[in-house]
Amino acid sequence: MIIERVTLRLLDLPLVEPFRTAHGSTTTRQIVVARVDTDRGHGWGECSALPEPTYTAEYALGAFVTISEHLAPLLLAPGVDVDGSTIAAALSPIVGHPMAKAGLEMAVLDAELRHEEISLATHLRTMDGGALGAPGSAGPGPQSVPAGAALGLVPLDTVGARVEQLAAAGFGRIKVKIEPGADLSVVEAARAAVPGIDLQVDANGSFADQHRTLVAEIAHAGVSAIEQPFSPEAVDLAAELVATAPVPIVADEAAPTADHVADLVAAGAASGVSIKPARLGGITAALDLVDRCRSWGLAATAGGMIECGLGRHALIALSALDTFSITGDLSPGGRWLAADPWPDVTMTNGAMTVPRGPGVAPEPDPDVLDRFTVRAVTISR
Ligand code: OSB
Ligand code: MG
Repeated sequence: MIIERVTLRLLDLPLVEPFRTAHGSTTTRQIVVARVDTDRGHGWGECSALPEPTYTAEYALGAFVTISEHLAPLLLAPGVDVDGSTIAAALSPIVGHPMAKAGLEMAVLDAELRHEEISLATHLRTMDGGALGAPGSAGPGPQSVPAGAALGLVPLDTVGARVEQLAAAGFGRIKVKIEPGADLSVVEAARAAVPGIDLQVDANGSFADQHRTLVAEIAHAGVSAIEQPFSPEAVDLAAELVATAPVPIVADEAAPTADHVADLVAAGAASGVSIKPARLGGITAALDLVDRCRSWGLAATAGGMIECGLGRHALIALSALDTFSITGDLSPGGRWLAADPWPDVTMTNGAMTVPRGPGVAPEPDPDVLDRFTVRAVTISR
């Protein structure tokens, strides 16, 4: 496809509640979306970089500048012709910035799939070896996947009520944020509130050497997975826990690329991984990690980034692949966002419907898009 124009918007979307983790608190969701206009129609992509560079080095405004000044011009240069499978190579002169690149990849892939009238879910099944019947996910795939919600750090005396509320909304799995001081007590409060719930915890790397016994206790407190208990550098601590814990120890911050995950697997320092297409550099990179997880026998979960409806559509399509044995952050965008230009994904009876429309997601509402745009730029060929 020939890209004729890239239109970038920095949105500032209100949250239904602050998202608090061991990295800090997010109170509004700045997020970048890109529209590409091509010789075969247009497409939309989400760059899921957070408002602040606390979880990864990228952040929304920085990504806006990186895309407009450095990445989009590569696609608009004379003679450049890309599609969803070749765009990563076209963007490779720029070092790093996986989330910025993922946003453009999604936009180009959306344009391509809309033109071919194929859904992302179907495209992913085909790319994942489905067309040849092996080794991946042949056939149309599931209609729905189990829903999962995340709960940020909230006051201890409200944990029980919040978990009950999410369970009542249909979520069978809840991932509760923890950190030193809000640790075993949070797990016990959540467990007591809804004994039958699939309970996971995510420490965002906040525990250290002195918390080894505590983290081991949490692993035996009725949780089904522990996400990133220690800092990504603490490989030995992670390996010790993997060797003794009865549940998967899931790498998130420690998994910026598939090669990092390979190193963790070799060191015995992960028994699961949170696959975040945005953070890995896009859907193609996520598919590569899916494939490698199978060969390692590593458990996988689909990781959320408080996406808007656009990114949530992509995440749910990805999560329908066979590899994802640990229920992921699969909630509607409206779990976190009080306003969203995109139509939301659908949740029914505790499950997310796998999107089957052409492309990644339906069109955004142009009025809502305009209302929450705080910066915009168009770059043309
Ligand atoms: O640590 O998994 C994380 C969101 C943004 C950045 C990091 C993380 C998260 C989540 C996902 O916990 C929450 C969601 O998208 O529902
Ligand atoms: Mg995490």
